[in-house]
Amino acid sequence: MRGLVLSFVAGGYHWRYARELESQRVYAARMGYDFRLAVLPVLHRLGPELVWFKIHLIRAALQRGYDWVLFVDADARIQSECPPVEPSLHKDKSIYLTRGYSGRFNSGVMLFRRTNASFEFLITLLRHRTDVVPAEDDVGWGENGHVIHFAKANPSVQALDERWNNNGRPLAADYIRHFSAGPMRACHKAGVIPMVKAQLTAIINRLLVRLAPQTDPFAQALLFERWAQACFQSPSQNANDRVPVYQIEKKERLIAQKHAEILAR
Ligand SMILES: [Mn+2]
Repeated sequence: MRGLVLSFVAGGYHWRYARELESQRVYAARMGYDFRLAVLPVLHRLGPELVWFKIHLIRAALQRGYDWVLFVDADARIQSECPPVEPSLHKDKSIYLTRGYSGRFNSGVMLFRRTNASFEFLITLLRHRTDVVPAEDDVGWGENGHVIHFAKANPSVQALDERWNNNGRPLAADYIRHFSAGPMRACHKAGVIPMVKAQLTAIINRLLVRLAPQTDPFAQALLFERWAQACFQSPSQNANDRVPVYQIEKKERLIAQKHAEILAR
């Protein structure tokens, strides 16, 4: 069984959540799992809906042949007490989700087995990205509302023990502590300099979105799919590494530029 612990960062998240990301890498190394961190651009015009990249990334990892993929948000710390993943897997369940403090599924920690049911679920989410989900499932932005909605009545979904994604009870013992918006956010600590860098980045990125938004969902989906595939393409990549997927963009741009120059001669 080959398992992968997977996460991604964009903007200043690699500064802000450096400790959390390191805890994910350490956990994977301790358990003998691969770890991959997709690194998106620091400066971008994608807006908050860039979290949809997560779904593209998980799908690409499963396509790559991992038997299971544990996706963990960058703002989630894996504790040293976290047990191995395998005992949570059942042969008739594919998608493992945890309930957040709101009582609904929180997509910050998700575990998938490589099955048709998992692929179907992920494709369904992507296909319905621009559809509005019912108010009771809506969380206001991103892919979480869609996860909540399409997990309902899905026989392949299994609820995981809440310790796998604790985003609401700061005093409780847990396996993964998720500093998402809500009661846990105030408990997160990072150094002053990383926080300043991350906050400045966030301000600049909001400005960039206002000046030249790159927020069209269909254009984003194409870009995200390319980035996600690129993240698992090169065989030379260390399986326990951060993959700067945006460099592929840069390379392509340079090639396109060269072609244009040649044609102009
Ligand atoms: Mn999160």
